[in-house]
Amino acid sequence: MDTNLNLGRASMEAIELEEKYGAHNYHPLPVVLTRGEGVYLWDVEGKKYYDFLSAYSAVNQGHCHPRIVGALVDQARQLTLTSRAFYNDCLGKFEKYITNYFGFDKVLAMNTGAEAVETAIKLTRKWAYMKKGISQDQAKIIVCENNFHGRTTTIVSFSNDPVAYTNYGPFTPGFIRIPYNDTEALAEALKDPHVAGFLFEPIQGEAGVYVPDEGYLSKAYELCKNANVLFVADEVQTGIARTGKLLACDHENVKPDVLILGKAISGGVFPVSAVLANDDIMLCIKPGEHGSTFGGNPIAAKVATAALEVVKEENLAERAENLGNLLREGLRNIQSDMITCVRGKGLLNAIIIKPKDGKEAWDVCVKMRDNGLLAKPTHGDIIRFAPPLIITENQIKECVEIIEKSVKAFE
Ligand code: IF1
Repeated sequence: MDTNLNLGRASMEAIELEEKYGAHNYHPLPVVLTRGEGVYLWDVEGKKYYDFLSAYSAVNQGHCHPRIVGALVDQARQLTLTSRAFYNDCLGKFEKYITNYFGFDKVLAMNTGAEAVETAIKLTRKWAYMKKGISQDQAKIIVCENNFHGRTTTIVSFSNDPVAYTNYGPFTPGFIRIPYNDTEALAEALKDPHVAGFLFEPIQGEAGVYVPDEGYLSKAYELCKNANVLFVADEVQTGIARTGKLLACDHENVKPDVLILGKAISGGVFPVSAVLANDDIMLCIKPGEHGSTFGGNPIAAKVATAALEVVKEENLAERAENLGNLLREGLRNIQSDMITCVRGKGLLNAIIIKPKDGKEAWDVCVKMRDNGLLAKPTHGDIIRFAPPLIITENQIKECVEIIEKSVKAFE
């Protein structure tokens, strides 16, 4: 456990409880939050922060958005869960709304991003056997180096991050890993007649906000179409307006065969995820062949509907596009040899920190915390900057000043 955190007593008490009674499966930044509103968070000592992580892009609409919380509270008072053993008056309306919203025939609602990725993997395999004619148990799915699609045993089976997979074997077979942003490698892998799908992130988030070359998505789409392979887009982190378009795939006008959504689909208010596809794919799953107790429950249906309405009514994609440009311009103007790279799309951004006198990205994040802005490093030297999309120009400018002041503290 971190020592000499110089935190208030209430913070230390909360941290000590987690240390004693909770699994040690995270190493959080030392701050204990108790309230969120819009772009702001408050800790238990009453200190106010800008949220520059948005719960990893789940809070695109801002913390505790009144419309979304209202939908949660109203439905929670009426009917929370029926399971799918029976119908209810919320799911069908949500299914109609979200399929029209994204332009697909059907949706399969789940709860977490990983569950939606697993659903997409099962759906792709089903389609391979029932429609493409691949022989039983021979279906393969192409994935990319440095992928992050969740933490289930099957998903970490195709990870190349030892932290994600070590001591979790034996692993699920049937995955081919190729370099990201490399259409020649994809073309080569697609020569295998057993390939059923290509599962990818339009921008690799956890890997450090890797934005592929212009044209990568459309070329990859074309190669998959020509090989009769499903184009399976994991937009759990890049979707819901985060990168300046409703979907990151929209930047190249490619429409996935299978679309995976999570996180901000519910504005961070309730666990909701979804897989969307057209009938020729989605109807490969027959009654009883997949599902989950909470998948598509009445609260999830109402919360996600409200969260998606907010995205459109508050023009969050356009905001992300414009404010992302402002943020990257401000970050690139910071004169510091600790910042070696600024990259991103819309309001999904990252900087790379070169260690200086033993101080690294973690220390910069602790300093930003002291200066009133919360962010967290990934892979040691990368700091992700992903504020809620409702942030204003003036707030972006103030946050750039906080980031500059924090980095310069190590000069
Ligand atoms: C943690 C990372 C981000 C995702 C993509 C599926 C999922 C995620 C592209 C699974 C989830 C979360 C998981 C969360 C932290 C966060 C994360 F650092 F872990 F990798 F965002 F980059 N596809 N990402 O990014 O969705 O099951 O979590 O709902 O595990 O700490 P989930």
